[in-house]
Amino acid sequence: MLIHPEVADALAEGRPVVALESTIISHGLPRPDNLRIAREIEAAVRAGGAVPATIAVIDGQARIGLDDDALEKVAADLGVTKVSVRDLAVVAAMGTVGATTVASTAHLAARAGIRVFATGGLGGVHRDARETWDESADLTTLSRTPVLVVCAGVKSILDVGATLERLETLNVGVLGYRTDRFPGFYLRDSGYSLYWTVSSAAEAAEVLRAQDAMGSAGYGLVLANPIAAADELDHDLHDRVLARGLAAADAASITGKDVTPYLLDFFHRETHGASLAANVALVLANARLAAEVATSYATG
Ligand code: PSU
Ligand code: MN
Repeated sequence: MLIHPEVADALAEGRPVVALESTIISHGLPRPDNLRIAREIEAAVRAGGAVPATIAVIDGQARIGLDDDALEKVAADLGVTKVSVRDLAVVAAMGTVGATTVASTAHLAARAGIRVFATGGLGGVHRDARETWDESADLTTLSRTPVLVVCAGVKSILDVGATLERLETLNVGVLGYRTDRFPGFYLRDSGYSLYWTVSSAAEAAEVLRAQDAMGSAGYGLVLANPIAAADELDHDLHDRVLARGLAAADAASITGKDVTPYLLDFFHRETHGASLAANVALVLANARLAAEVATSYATG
């Protein structure tokens, strides 16, 4: 594992660091915008007073914090594989390039001693999970990984209710940021309510600290930050594209780890950039909020 010197220094001095995933760059956002957006996400973390640590596997080595060459590789290289926790050792042994999901990013962040992580949307239980058993390893990994993930909820491509039930079973706390509604990624409200609400980054950091006292720090936390009202996707457009995307994935017999990237790409194409604009806005907001939480956690 290679920790970028800037990240290593910050960790050694107890300064705030925010982990960032790389699958969102390689498989979640369209080229060539993805590289510029990846840099903007890092800049948003810096603007919030923390050091960004984008995580990926480069030529078989886990990297915590990427230099510009590595970031470019992840963004531009068509051969980059999407890597979950179970794939980490395989790409390491093969010496190839892997972009890390929420699961594998959280796993490596925790190994490096990073407690706060920002992303767009969490993986979850797919709508046809009763037949396919398709549930993201993001959920089971969070049940044994001490990180707080700032995200805009989950996309409605998933079974949102089932995802929330699984998070409960897996002992992963879910905090709404200034809301008691679970966000639906492109939409502020997924239609599901939340039990816990925090009203500031400091309150979220306090929960993180209290986990240590309760001996529950081995479990992940989700800080659910709804997209700003001005950036929300039009509800009718959202519902139309969702229905067509699910039908298209089914007709094309997409399975396994290809399902999520297929649906994300379908949304970006079919909304002619509207979903991409929303996606960028919410990721940047999550990066800023995560930096505030990491800052409060480091100074508290
Ligand atoms: N959801 C999004 N955008 C994303 C992802 C999920 O709205 O980019 C990515 C994340 O990297 C997440 C992964 O960890 O997809 C989940 O994939 P799967 O469903 O195959 O576990
Ligand atoms: Mn899956």
